Amino acid sequence: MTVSKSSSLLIIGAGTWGSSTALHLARRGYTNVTVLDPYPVPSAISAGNDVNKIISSGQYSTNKDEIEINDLLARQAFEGWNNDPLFKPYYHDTGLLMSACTSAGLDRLGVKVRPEDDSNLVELSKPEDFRQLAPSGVLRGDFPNWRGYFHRSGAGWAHARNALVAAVKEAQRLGVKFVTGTPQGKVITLIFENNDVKGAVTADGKIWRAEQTFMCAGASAGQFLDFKQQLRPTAWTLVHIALSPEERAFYKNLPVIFNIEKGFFFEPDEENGEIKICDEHPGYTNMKKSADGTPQSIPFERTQVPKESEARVRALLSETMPQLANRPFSFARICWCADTPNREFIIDRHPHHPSLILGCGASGRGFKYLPSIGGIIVDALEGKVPQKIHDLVKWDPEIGKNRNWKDTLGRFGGPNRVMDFHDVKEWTNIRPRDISKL
Ligand code: FAD
Ligand code: FSA
Repeated sequence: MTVSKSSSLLIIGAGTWGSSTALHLARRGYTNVTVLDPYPVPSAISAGNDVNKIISSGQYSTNKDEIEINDLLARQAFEGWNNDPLFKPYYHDTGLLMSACTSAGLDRLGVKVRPEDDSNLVELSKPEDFRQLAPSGVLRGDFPNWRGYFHRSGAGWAHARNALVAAVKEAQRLGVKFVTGTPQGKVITLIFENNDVKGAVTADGKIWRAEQTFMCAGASAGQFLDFKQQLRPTAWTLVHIALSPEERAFYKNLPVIFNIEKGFFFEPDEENGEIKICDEHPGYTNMKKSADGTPQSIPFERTQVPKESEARVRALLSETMPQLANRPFSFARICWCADTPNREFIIDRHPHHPSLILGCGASGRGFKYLPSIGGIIVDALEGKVPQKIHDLVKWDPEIGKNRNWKDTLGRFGGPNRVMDFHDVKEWTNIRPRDISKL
C-alpha cells in the first residue's frame, strides 16, 4: 500500500478520535486531508462534546501484557495533556477519587487503581476521609460504606469540548479541510469497489473519492460497515446543576469524585458555573433486529435522561453533597459510545478492505487519549503500529462471535445490568440546549 504525503485521505467523523487523527496527519505532513461530519464542530452527538472528562490511567485488564500496553497508551496521552502546548491549557490535575461500596465493587476497584504499585495513592475508609477531600466543606454527605483511593495528582479532568475544538482549529491551521453540517458532511455510505473502500458519499449526493479512508464515526461506525459484532453502541447519561455565582467558589478545586457503583462529578465549569454529574451503570442499548435478523444497538439523540437516571444522580448527591440533591437540572443528555467485547480499541487497517483504516471502539473510555490516539491511527496507515499494540487493538471478528449483548464488561451501578431504552417509561423534561454551537 503506497501512501504519500499528498495522497487523498478522508476521515469520517470529526469527534474525539477523528479530530485527533486529523491533527496527527497534519503534524506528520500529510497535505490532502478532508474530514466529514454531519454537525459543525463540536458535533452535538460526539461523545467528546462535553464540559469535562476524566483523565486518568485507569486499568481495565488483569493481564500483564495488556496492562503494560494500556500503561504505554496512557503515558502517551499524559505526555500530551502535560506537555503539548495545544492540550496543556485544558487539563486540570485536580486529583481523582476512585471508590466503591460493595465487596464486588471493591474487587473491581483494585483492578482499576492497582494500589500495590502506586505511592501517589491515599486509602480512604471513613466518611471523614471523604469529606476532607473538599476543604471548603461542600462534601457534607455521610458517604455510607464508601471506601476508596485518592490519586493526589497525575489524574483529574480536561475541558473536553474546548480541547476538541482546539485540536480541530490546529488541524485546520495546518491545512486539513473540514466539511461539516448536513447534508454536505453527513456520510450515507462508503464507496465499496473491488473489495476495497474508495471513499464515501455524503447526503447531498457528493462522491468523496479517497486513496485512504479513516472510519472514526464513534457509536455510528456500525452504520457503514459490518463490524462482525465487535461494536455495541451503548449510551450513558449526564446532567448538569447550575450553581449561583456565590456558590461556585466553594465547589472550585473539588477533585473528581468517582464511585464505580454510583457515579461521578467534577468541579463546576468556569464558563457556566455548572456541575456535571454522571450516574454510573453498565449502560443502555437500543436493540433492534437488522435486515438479516442479527441484533444491533442503534444510537439516537436525546437531550433528556431516563427518570431512573435522575433518581440515581440524586441518590449519589444525597450521599456526597446533600445540599444539591433536590436542585433542578439545567441540562441533560444521553451520550453514545461503542463498546468492544473486551473494552480494548479497534485501530487497524481493515484486512479485507485495504484502503480503510479503523479508529473506533473507544469503549466508553476513549476521551483521555485525544492528544495521542491519532498517532496510533496514523501509525496504522503507515503500517508501523508496534506488534504488541497491534495484537491488542487489531480487527478481530473472533472476539465478536456469539457476543453476549448484555455483558456488563465489568461495570456496576443502577441495576448492575445492561439496560435497554425500550424499557424506559419516563424521561426528564429539561430545556434542550444546542451543544453544537460554542
Ligand atoms: P465521537 O467523539 O462520538 O465522534 C464520532 C463522530 O462521528 C461525531 O462527531 C459524529 O458527529 C460523527 N458522525 C456520526 N455520524 C456520522 C456520519 N453519518 N458521517 C460523518 N460523521 C458522522 N472517556 C474518558 O476518557 N473519560 C471520561 O470521563 C469519559 N466520560 C464519558 C462519559 C459519557 C457519558 C460517555 C458517553 C462517554 C465517556 N467517555 C469518557 C468516553 C469518550 O467520550 C469516548 O470514548 C470518546 O469520546 C469516543 O470518541 P470517538 O471519536 O470514537 O466518538
Ligand atoms: O476513567 C474513565 O475512563 C471514566 S469513563 C466514564 C464513563 O462514564 C464510564 O464510567 C462508563 O462506564 C462508560 O464507560 C462511559 O464513560
